[in-house]
Amino acid sequence: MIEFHGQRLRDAFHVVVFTGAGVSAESGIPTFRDALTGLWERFDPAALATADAFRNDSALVWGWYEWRRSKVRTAKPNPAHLAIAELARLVARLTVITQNVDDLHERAGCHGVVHLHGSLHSPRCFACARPYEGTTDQLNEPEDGRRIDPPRCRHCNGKVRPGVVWFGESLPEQVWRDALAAVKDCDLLISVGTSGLVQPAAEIPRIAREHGAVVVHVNLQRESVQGEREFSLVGKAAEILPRLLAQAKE
Ligand code: BV8
Ligand code: ZN
Repeated sequence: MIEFHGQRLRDAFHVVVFTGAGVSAESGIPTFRDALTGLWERFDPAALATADAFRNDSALVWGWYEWRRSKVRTAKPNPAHLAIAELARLVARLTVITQNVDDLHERAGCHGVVHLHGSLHSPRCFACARPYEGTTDQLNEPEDGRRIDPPRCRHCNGKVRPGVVWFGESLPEQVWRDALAAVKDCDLLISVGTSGLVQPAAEIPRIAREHGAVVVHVNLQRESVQGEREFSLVGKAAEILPRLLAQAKE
């Protein structure tokens, strides 16, 4: 079976790097499935990451996101994030589309990252949707499992919510349109660290393949691939992405 060689990155006109929680795993950010450690483990993430959960117990949900944000704040971009940022400076055109709500791609030096599921760093009012400019940095570090009352909107006194896309909420229209445009235009898509469970993001590799792109999966598990234009590279993103970058520089 032929292996994908990073040299093909140099020949690409437009590379899309599509990432899931696996790209941040080696920065110590638990993947969504593992995000419920400790006291959170009695909750199902898909149940906690919903507007209903926030309505029912906003302090519990806000506390979970503040705990996750505190983990992101102390985390560092790992070699996978850094390799992707360097690739962006090497290939003709590169678009990063992420399912992650952390800012590690940006902190690694990527610009114009398409956040399909929003971000931990753009809280907004649950009632009037205005962005929340106040500081949400806690006086003391949120601990695992601690409930924290969300701040209030200074315009309407509504509760502030995380700026993420919850299950049952539509992805921001323009964001999804931008993602689809890049995926349909690219000639090479690298999917990194995603289990492909969440819709509609999970459609992205198939859409790229249907538009003629070469698709490369980077994951700890082997992915089933079709034909000679799809590849599965098995291993850690923080090892495989730097290797692809080195091959592209040869
Ligand atoms: C929508 C933000 C229209 C929040 C997230 C069909 C059936 C049932 C339900 C649905 C359906 N179609 C749509 C739905 C509803 C739902 C859905 O998909 N449900 C799933 C559970 C079936 N989808 C939605 O609701 C979406 N909206 O469809 O709008 C609509 C409108 C109204 C009503 C209905 C529909 C919105 C989905 C957005 C949800 N928000 N994040 C937050 O973060 O709290 S998704 C969240 O989970 C993450 O962002 C991530 O995208 C996703 C999965 O997380 P993980 O599992 O942690 O990460 P990942 O999947 O990436 O897995 C980790 C992978 O990394 C693994 O493969 C692992 O092997 C690998 N890995 C680990 N370490 C490494 C590694 N790889 C390489 N190196 C390593 N070191
Ligand atoms: Zn408001």
